[in-house]
Amino acid sequence: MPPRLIRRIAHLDMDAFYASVELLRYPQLKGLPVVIGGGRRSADDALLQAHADVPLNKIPVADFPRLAGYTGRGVITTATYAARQSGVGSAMGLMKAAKLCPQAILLPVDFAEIRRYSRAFKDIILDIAPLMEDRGVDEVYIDFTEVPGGQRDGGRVLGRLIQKTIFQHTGLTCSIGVAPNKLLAKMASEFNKPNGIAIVLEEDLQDKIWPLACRKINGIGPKADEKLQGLGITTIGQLAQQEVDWLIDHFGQKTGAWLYAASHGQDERPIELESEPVSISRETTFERDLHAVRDKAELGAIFTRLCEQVAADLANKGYVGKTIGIKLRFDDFKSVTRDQTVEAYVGDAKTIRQIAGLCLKRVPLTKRLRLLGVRVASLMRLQDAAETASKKPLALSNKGSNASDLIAIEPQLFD
Ligand code: TTP
Ligand code: MG
Ligand code: MG
Repeated sequence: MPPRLIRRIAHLDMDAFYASVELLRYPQLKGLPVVIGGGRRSADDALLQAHADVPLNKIPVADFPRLAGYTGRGVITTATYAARQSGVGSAMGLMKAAKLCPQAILLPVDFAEIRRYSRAFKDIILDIAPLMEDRGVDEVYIDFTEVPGGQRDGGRVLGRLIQKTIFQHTGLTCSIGVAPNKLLAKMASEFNKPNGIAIVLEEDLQDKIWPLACRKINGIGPKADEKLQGLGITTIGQLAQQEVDWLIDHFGQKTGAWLYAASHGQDERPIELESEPVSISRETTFERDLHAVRDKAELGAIFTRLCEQVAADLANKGYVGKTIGIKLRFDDFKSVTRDQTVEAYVGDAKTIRQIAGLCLKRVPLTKRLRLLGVRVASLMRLQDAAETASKKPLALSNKGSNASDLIAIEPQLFD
């Protein structure tokens, strides 16, 4: 019989994610204090306008907007590790940060770019280790247990491979914690940030986990922490010393039992896999019933907006599709649907609008309408579609400098 495998769960978190994505665009800022935050300001547009004739990576460092003199109510979304050395970090007011680190460069968030890189690094992981749980924009859990290399050196070998592959394809670094469960893995991924790996084994509980503040347990928020402190408990080790009944008395059955288990490093939660959507749709019920002829202009505008929303949803989630459908509900509450499958995968609002328009023509529009919906099905991941279309591997050079090629392939495809 093969030996029983040890459960190895990894938590991977990107390093200074929003800031690192900006550094791909502006590699000349590498190693400098950079903070991301506030809204887009006139200074951001002025920078680009003043250098419209040079590539982004040639804009002189001296010309970037600085934190010094910032006035306003913006807060820091994240900061590069160089900036963190001056004591600035997430959630700090930009005015306060400007005092601590006036020379830091201040840049706005580009959410579209963030989402693209978020999808890209997760797709890279899925290629290597298929059991992945998406935990938001810059982090995932991964089940290493049965993946090749996932048991070697406590998971370090597979962790290194994933770090290396993400870096090669995107130019981004991340940190990984590997442990027997999600709870410990989440704590471990912070141990060696940035670009680090930390392994926590069952027997490491006392040395590596118990000295930490209770707040490091994902699930103990400021309120629970305050209550624990009021009871004289500041570290996880102190929490683990308490009787489970005592904890239940103070926190209730559920939380008390959970606190006890967590402080002993116990967590049975499974990895929840990403489920692939079957279709992406938007629909709207009108404020008053609309007539296809008399309210043509209004209906047309709503129809276009629905198509734009579906296209945006597809882009955000990283899909294209080739079955476009519509749904109508009439004033007598009867509904009809029509759809059409086209040859090429589509994702842009204009094409969706055209095909959906053809579907609409197939419905007799004599009654008034109360609802209109647009749906795209037969989905394919944008990246797979891109690969199929170009027949070229998406792999990039090893240098990291061409990192955005992976991403840049998307927009042109479906123009
Ligand atoms: P985090 O992973 O918490 O932080 P980080 O990736 O910037 O830095 P670290 O190396 O310590 O992991 O958050 C991921 C991104 O989410 C971050 O780059 C910006 C964004 N974010 C917010 O928008 N609001 C917040 O309050 C925090 C903490 C992060
Ligand atoms: Mg992060
Ligand atoms: Mg994170």
